[in-house]
Amino acid sequence: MKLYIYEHCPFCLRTRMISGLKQLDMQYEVIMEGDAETPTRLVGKKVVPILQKQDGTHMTESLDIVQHLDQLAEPSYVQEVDAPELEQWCKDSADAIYKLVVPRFTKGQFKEIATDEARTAFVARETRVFGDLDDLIANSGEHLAKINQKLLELEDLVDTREDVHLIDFKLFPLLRSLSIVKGLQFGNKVNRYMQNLADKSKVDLLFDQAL
Ligand SMILES: N[C@@H](CCC(=O)N[C@@H](CS)C(=O)NCC(=O)O)C(=O)O
Repeated sequence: MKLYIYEHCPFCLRTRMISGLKQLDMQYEVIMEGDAETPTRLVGKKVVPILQKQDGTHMTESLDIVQHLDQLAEPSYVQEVDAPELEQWCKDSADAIYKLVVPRFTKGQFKEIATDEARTAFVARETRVFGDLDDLIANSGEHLAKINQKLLELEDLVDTREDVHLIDFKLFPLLRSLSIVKGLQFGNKVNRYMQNLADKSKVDLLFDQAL
């Protein structure tokens, strides 16, 4: 099987998590930013992640891919366990998280933006959605304050988590994205949660390129 991804992409990370957790024999192909041809040829639109299944067909939608890969072998990770507080945390935090991480992603070291042309395409794509990205970085203060408060609230919510469930495929990719942001305080419990899931699912955190 093959996963087409961007390395920075939180939706792609969901699919990398399940593949790593289940130790699936997975090939990864990073699509370059600006390459519309490859995804369009595979699934008729410009989107990642894309899974190429064993039968050669393709599927999109990160949570559908997670569900599909989960049922291929035991143990199963995708039982719906009620986690309303964590669901709400993700909802309440998403806007500020994206405003912090997206401009920093465009300055990061990721394969999909390894060429000037690809990085320029990424900046153009995100500028269309978020406006001027340098302004967004310059005005990070308000969002940093909000997310520092949310990270504090998260300490007690992640403390009791042992097993991996569906909510972790939403929460962990947001936190991994936040690891590219300088000036955030990750408490001990959130840090432990992040390191544990990064290890278990064999994905990287981005602390070493925080800005
Ligand atoms: N609902 C989709 C969202 C995926 C998504 O938004 N992917 C972004 C990358 S982070 C994308 O493909 N953007 C279009 C582009 O690159 O032009 C999923 O969960 O898989």
